[in-house]
Amino acid sequence: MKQTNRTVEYLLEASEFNWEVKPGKTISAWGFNQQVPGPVLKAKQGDTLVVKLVNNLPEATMIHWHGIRLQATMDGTGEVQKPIEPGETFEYRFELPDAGTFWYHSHQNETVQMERGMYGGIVVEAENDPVLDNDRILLIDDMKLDENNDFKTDKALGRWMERHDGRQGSTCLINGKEAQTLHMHAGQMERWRIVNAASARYFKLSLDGKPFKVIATDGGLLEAPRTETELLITPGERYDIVVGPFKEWEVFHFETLAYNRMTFGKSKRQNYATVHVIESIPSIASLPERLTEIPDLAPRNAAVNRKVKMSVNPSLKHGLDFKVNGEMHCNDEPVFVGDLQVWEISNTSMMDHPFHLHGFFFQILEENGEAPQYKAWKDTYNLKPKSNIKIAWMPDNRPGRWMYHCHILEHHAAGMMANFEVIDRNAPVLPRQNHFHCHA
Ligand SMILES: [Cu+2]
Repeated sequence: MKQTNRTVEYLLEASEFNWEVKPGKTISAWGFNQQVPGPVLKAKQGDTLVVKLVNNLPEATMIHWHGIRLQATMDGTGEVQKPIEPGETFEYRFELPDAGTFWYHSHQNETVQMERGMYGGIVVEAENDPVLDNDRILLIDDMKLDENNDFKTDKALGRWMERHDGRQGSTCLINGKEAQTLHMHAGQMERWRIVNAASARYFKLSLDGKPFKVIATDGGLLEAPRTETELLITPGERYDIVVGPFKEWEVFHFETLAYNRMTFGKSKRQNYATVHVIESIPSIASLPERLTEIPDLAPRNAAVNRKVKMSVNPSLKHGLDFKVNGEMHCNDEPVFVGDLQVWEISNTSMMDHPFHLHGFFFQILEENGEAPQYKAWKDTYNLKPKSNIKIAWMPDNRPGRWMYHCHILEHHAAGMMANFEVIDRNAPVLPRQNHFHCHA
């Protein structure tokens, strides 16, 4: 990591405000600096990011910095900090060791706070980033509103379905706006950093079948660009794509295709934005065939040292319980700094779940016994129904309380999560005592 010694400071004020998602359609949003999404936080690899959060909401909040390898105390979860009460201020401060597309979002009462707009993008630039003509961040979201454009509250059956499916609505947003038009110049190649900030929606990107190049994901650049015409982006995931060059006056859609994740509500093709290609201007873009090198963390046949089971089980009390290792809100065993982790994560349920690990990137060694198609650093990865993945990750020297969970917010809230501790064997202080009582 290059040391820049720069400090980049932002002030974020969380509050309730009116937000126009399209002309004549205004919602009562919760967000940062009176905008949905919150401001894009921009920095360079190696910078220190300082964010002062002022909470002017009617309830407590805190911010999680999704994908950033920071100190445990700055992770913004109830494991490591007290909720920031109304009227209080908290200063987050951490270094940015990795370049890429990250995001920040509330990690308190998330099914309400994130649904109402409490999220924003983070762009960390690197020296070796490919040169493109333009760089945009596109945050995908959807909101479930009633006929008065209030956030819809379901009755019994609807609530039960929302618990099962996750909350999905028909107000489809890119950067907080519905049905907007994006303009781009012909002859240009642009980097689009796409973040799925939705509660539960699986976004299967299509640009009317036009090919695009995938160049990066959660933990930064891929080794080489990959040409695709469709790309599944599950909640919490990021993908950076390069689009263009297009011809003058082309028009195409930025839309999601149907993806069946075995929910009650059936997914359908939906348009999020329309892209209008305007007059041609010269390009300075150059996309190399080789973007970076990703060293292998472990061989494919590395011995598994932990099993994690994600399951959905019938429950008398809730209808369904969402569990990790047979428990709701599991407390998993600790790991030690420097001990390579090889985890087998299985999804025994009949529906998809995006697995998210806080604070560390992992590599997929196998999915259902097969090697992955390409190497990547991930912090969120979709588990299809009745499937398993084998991942490797390294707990570097950032001891403390961490967690992993399903990134469908309603599943996380319903129990599909676990806490665990990263322990430094050489630390002078003994870790706090816990009951570790869940095993796959
Ligand atoms: Cu889930």
